[in-house]
Amino acid sequence: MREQPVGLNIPVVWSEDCLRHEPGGEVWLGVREPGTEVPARALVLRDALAVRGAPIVPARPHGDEILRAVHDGGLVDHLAGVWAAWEKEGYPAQHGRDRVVPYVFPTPGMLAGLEPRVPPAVHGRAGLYCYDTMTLIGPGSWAAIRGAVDAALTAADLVSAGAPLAYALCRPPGHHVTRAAYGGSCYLNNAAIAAQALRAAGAGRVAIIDIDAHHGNGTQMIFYDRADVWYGSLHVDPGAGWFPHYAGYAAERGRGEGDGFNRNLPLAPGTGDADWLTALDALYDEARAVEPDAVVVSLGLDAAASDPESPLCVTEAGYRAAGRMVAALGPAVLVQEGGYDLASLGGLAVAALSGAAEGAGLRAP
Ligand code: SP5
Ligand code: ZN
Repeated sequence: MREQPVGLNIPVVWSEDCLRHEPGGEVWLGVREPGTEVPARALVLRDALAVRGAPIVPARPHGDEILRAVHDGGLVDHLAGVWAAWEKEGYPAQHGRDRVVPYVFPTPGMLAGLEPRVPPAVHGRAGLYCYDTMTLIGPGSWAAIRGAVDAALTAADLVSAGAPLAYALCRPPGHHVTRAAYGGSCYLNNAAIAAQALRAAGAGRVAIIDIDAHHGNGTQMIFYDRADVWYGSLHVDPGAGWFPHYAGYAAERGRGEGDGFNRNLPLAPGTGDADWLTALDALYDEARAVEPDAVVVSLGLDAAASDPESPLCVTEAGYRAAGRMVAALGPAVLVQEGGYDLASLGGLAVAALSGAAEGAGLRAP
């Protein structure tokens, strides 16, 4: 008998809508640049995994219950409606403003205790739930944002139903989004929503391991006061000049009931496989100590040496080892975050998922 070729046996949850978000660049330090969070990322990832035999599973539409448990309803409504308001006011047609980009941000320092208002003008309101100038909104953005949430929720359903692993090919990414503020090329926090869904389906404790090159400040703050969801992250040191600059430091350990349930391991620019995996090993031990019933992995592939958005130098072998480690923690939902070098993205994803298959005891290709 001929041996069947063994495929990568991890469901890849996919929403076609993810292609509809075209940020059309990012305004960085006052200048609009092409930007790297492009639709082609999703196609490259899907095709590389499909070629390795991974089943492509369509995202199933979900209601808003879990989404609105994680996020402020005002943020969700804002994202759903701001493009239509922007267009209605004529910013694209009359003023050449083809994307929503805020210019005033109501920081705590600006308001100094004033009651928060919702400005009637959409160009004023644009900064109400946003904290940077790099995270643009266009006509197809909301469909993609919501599609990414459905992908995360579908992957969480699969794991809650007994699958050892599921991968949500989320685009746009999510881990920079707090309860009520978006930024960092992210709009809704897909990984946090997956974690909340796992909890709702019966997991008593969830561990989130974030191996994106950047600190997942949004996920950290969503669960900062909670002991039921532990968050650990490996990322380039924000103090060395890297986004998100204001969070991701080792001293951030959680608050109140969540004290001790947050762990940051900032790494020096230039860190490669050996030190990255040593740090991941330490995260693994801490995550295991909380005895999670389920795991969410914020799978950013931008720690790779080839990536234009980070100075970390991880290889495919590093990602394969990381996949092996995190999947050994328990049933895991892998959620796509960053990763921007189109030439190497597919190989990195295949490496990470192959490692995860090994770690979960599935037959690896
Ligand atoms: C999900 C995720 O990985 N978000 C990362 C957002 C960080 N973006 C910072 C962009 C800074 C401007 N990019 C200039 C690239 C020059 N090589
Ligand atoms: Zn990143």
